Amino acid sequence: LGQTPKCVWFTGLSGAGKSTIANAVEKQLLALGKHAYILDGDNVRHGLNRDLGFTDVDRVENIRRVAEVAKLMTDAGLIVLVSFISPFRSERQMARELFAPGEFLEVYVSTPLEVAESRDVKGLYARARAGEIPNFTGIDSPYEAPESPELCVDTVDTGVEDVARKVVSALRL
Ligand code: GGZ
Repeated sequence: LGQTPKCVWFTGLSGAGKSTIANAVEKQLLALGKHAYILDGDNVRHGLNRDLGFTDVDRVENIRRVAEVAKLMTDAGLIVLVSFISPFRSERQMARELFAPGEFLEVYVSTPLEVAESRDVKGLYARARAGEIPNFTGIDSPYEAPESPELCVDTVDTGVEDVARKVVSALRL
């Protein structure tokens, strides 16, 4: 296959830019002839994890299953780009432990709540503030920032393509 399997684990608030960055990374990897696959809410929460919501217990199970799927994908030789809020340190640690040293890269998309909320691309923060979405991360559900991620990026003062280049470079392919 000519590529080293990797798991790139993006974590950050809703609206932080995880999916946008993951998409840009996927394109840059493709241009390098590397085969990557994105796991995110769009392709997992509507299928495999359709039985799960946003309570703490359901988020833990969401991340556990996603980590196991990511592991299957690296076993198959892929570079997997995992893009979930993944708010709890313990579940991200559990995910990390499934992989060989050097295979797992935690990328903290550190866009502050104020910025994500002011963008409010999907209007979810406004609805959460209005009490229409309970357990919303950053409002009434916790987000535990990583203490020692392999990479910390944000899209506030760096463009998406530059951020993606940093991620690709950190992969040391
Ligand atoms: C946070 C929620 C919630 C609640 C729906 N809290 O910006 P989005 O819309 O597209 O991404 C968010 C996504 C978060 O799902 P994850 O699977 O990444 O979360 S976790 O890792 O914590 O399991 C948001 C939408 O789902 N969404 N309700 N209550 N985000």
